[in-house]
Amino acid sequence: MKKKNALITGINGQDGSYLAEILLKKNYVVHGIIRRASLINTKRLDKIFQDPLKENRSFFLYYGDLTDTTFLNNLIDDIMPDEIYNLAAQSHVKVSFDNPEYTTQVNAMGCLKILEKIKNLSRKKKIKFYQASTSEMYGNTNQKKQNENTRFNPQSPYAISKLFAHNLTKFYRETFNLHASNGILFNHESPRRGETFVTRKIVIGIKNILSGKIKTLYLGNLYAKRDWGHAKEYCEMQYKIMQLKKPTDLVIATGKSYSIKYFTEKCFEEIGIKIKWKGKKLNEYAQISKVNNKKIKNLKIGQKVVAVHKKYFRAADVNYLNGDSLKARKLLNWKPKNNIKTLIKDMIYSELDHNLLK
Ligand code: NAP
Ligand code: F7E
Repeated sequence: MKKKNALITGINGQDGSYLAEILLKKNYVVHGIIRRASLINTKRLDKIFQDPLKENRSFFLYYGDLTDTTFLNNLIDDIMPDEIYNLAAQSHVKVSFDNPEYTTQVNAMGCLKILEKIKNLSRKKKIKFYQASTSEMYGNTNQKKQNENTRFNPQSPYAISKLFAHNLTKFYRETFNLHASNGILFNHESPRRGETFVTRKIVIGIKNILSGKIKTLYLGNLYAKRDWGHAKEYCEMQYKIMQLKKPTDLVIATGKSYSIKYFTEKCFEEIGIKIKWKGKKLNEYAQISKVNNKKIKNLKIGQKVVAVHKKYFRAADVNYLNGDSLKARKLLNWKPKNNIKTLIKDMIYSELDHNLLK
C-alpha cells in the first residue's frame, strides 16, 4: 500500500517533534520545514533524523519559512502531501507584544498562504489541513469552562493572529469545502517544552537552584490559571482530528485549571522541598520551609527560592483558562491520561539529575 505523505510546519518545535514520531510509527512519510539557523538546533528531532543520503527514507527536512510564499508553493507542489499540519508559529505570547507584526506575518498570513495553495490544488488533489489553534483566543472570559461555542476575546497580538488563522480555516472549510480542522488546544507541556514557557522555566529554575547556579527563580503573574495537559498525548489528538471523516473544530483540554503558584509549589514538593509564600504583589516571594530529602544538602531553611519580578508581567494577561473538551471526548473517543501530577513528574524527572532526587 502506498504510504501517506504528511507535511509538518514547525516540525522542530515541541509538538512538531512528537507529531513526527507518531506519524512515522504509523508508517507515514514525514516532511518537515525547519528554519535555517547559524547553529544546529534540531535536537528534538535527533531520535528520528535519517541520513539524507539513505535510500527509501521516510523522513525529510527542508529549510524554509512560513513568510516565504514561493518556498511554500514550490514545496507543496513537489510533495503533494495527503495531510498538512500547520504547527509553525511565533508561539510565545509575551514575545508577540514586542514583535506583533512578525507574529502576525507567520501565524496569520502563513496559514492563509497554505490554505490558498490547498484551495488552488483542490481539483488535482484533496489535501487535508490541520491548524494549531489555541485556548489563548478565549482571552479573558467569564465562562467557567471554555468550549467550541465560547466567545473569543483575545488579549495579545499572538492570540489575535491565531484567531485570524482559526476563522480562516473555518471559512475555507465552509466556503471551499476543504478538509480543514482547528484543534483548539489548551496549554500542553512536556520535557520538550521551550525553555521560556513558565512550566519548563520553573523546572529548569529548580534544577539551577539545586546545583547552586542560581539562588532565586524570578517569575511574573503567579495567579494566572492554566489547564495544562501533556504535549505527547495532545499530538496524538492532532492526528486523530485529521482522520475525522468530517472536518471540524475541537477543544483538547483536561478540564482542570491550576495557578502558576500551585504549579511551582508542587514542583518543589516533588523533590521533597516545602516552600512558604510571603509578601504581596511585586514583593511576593517563597522561602524554603522544610527539606525532606537527605540528598539535598546545599539548601538552607529560609532561602528565598522564588520571587516576583515585573519584567515577567505582560501588558495584558489571560487570567483563567479551563477547557471543556466534551465534543472531542465523544468524537475522538478520548479522555486525558495525564494530570498535573504526572506532567510534573515527567518534566522534573527528565530535567533533574536523578542522583539529587528522593
Ligand atoms: P514551539 O515549540 O514554539 O514550536 C513552533 C515551531 O514553529 C518551531 O519549530 C519554530 O521554529 C517554528 N517556526 C516559528 N516561526 C517560523 C517561521 N517563520 N517559519 C517556519 N517555522 C517557524 O511551539 P509548540 O508548543 O510546539 O506549539 C505548536 C503550535 O501549536 C504552535 O502553532 C503554537 O502556537 C500552537 N499551540 C501551542 C500550545 C501549547 O501549549 N504548546 C497550545 C495551543 C496552540 P524554530 O524551532 O526554528 O524556532
Ligand atoms: O505562560 C504566566 C504568564 O508563557 C503561562 C503558548 O504555548 O500556551 C502558551 O501560552 C502563564 C501566563 O504560556 C511567568 O503570564 C508567570 O499567564 O507558559 P506561558 P501561555 O502564555 O499560556 C498557549 C495555549 C499557546 O497557544 C502559546 O503558544 O504564566 N507567567 N511568570 C509566566 N510566563 C512565562 N513565560 N514566564 C514567566 O516567568
